[in-house]
Amino acid sequence: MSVERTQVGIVGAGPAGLLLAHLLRLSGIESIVLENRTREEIETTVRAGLLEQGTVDLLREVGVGERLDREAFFHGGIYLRFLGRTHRIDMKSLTGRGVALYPQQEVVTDLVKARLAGGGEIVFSVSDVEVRNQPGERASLSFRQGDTKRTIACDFIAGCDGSHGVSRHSLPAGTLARHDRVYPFAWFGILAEAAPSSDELIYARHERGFALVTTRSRTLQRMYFQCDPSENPEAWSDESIWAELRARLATADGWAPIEGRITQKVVVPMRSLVFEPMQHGNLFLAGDAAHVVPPTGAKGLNLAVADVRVLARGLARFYKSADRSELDRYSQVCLDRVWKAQRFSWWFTTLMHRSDAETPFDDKRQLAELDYLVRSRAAMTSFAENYAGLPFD
Ligand code: RFL
Ligand code: PHB
Repeated sequence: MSVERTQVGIVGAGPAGLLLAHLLRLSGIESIVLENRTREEIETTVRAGLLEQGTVDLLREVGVGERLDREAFFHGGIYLRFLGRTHRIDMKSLTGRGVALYPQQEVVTDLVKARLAGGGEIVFSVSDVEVRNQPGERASLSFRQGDTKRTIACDFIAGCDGSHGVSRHSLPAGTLARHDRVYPFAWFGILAEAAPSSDELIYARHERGFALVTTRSRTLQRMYFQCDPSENPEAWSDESIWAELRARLATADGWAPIEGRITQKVVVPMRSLVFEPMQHGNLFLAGDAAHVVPPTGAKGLNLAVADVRVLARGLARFYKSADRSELDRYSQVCLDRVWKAQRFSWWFTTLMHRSDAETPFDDKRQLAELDYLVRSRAAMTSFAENYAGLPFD
């Protein structure tokens, strides 16, 4: 077994790992990316859809925004629907910022293409990844690739392996504090072959629970509705799903979603989770490996992008001038944004969902808050700043 070496070993070819590798290459820093799934799997897994303004700007700036600019939908506002009425928050006029709808698997596809075109390595279908990061020892990654076992000595390791990855577990017990909240509800997500039902996203609060209308393309739509975490998606017929969506999205003037064949049904659990600090020795955690948000605020992928932007900058400074100060501040800088995104995601989630634990008091308070939100320019501006994404530091 030979020992190879690289500057930065990256575990996980999700948005965090792939974008980090790309940013490092632009600074002349060498890396290797290890991924336990196949290229086809990572390029076809359906997850996020919404990119903040800052994420879009960064992807463009670093040369991976060309297809996004051609294919994404750019939205300047969102609709909030409650008590059968629809209210628009015009983010663009309130903050000058908007969002883009561009599927996560397309971001991943564009980043894989850029990585391979630049001669960079992604090792797909690895197994048994072991992260070593002992004080006083050279950091390293060991893994199995088919029948071959490889060990790679690294100056630094980036744990970008998502919420179920191994990197976090390589840290000595007691190093990380865990802060979490599990919600008593989940999202039932569908993909449907249909034309878009709306020109912008609709977030609906209804007595039967939350619903969201979002999009993927001119012919494929994504919709979600609040459900029980133990719900079995296969127990729902297409007609029962459309009936539920019609009920929750109904308006006084008869709005209904455009229906079509449902090609995917999933139940997505909801939680808020932060591990801190996000670094230990020469290991840095980024994206879902360090924090998870409920999808209501659409912040998960965007936080992953913000993390690796900070990490790439710190590594570039280290290799340019042997100055570790930005790397040492990595966790602190990232957590500042992470906790603001956690606050927003928690607030928007609890505002829009119904729970059995709620009393009529909670119900009235939620409706009063929604009414305030859509009538106060100050409240709408605050919402828009957070939703379209707080500026990068
Ligand atoms: P990922 O995408 O989970 O990538 C981690 C990668 O690491 C691999 N891996 C390993 N590789 C090697 N060895 C191991 N031992 C490994 N263990 C794991 C995995 O196979 C995977 O390829 O994490 P990353 O890069 O941090 O990106 C985070 C985002 O994926 C996530 O936050 C978003 O999908 C969250 N999210 C949303 N975020 C947004 O910003 N906007 C949205 O609109 C949005 N909508 C969503 C969402 C998440 C959802 N689900 C399914 C949880 C909607 C949904 C329904
Ligand atoms: C999505 O398009 O999947 C999406 C959009 C907005 C959210 C969550 C998910 O808040």
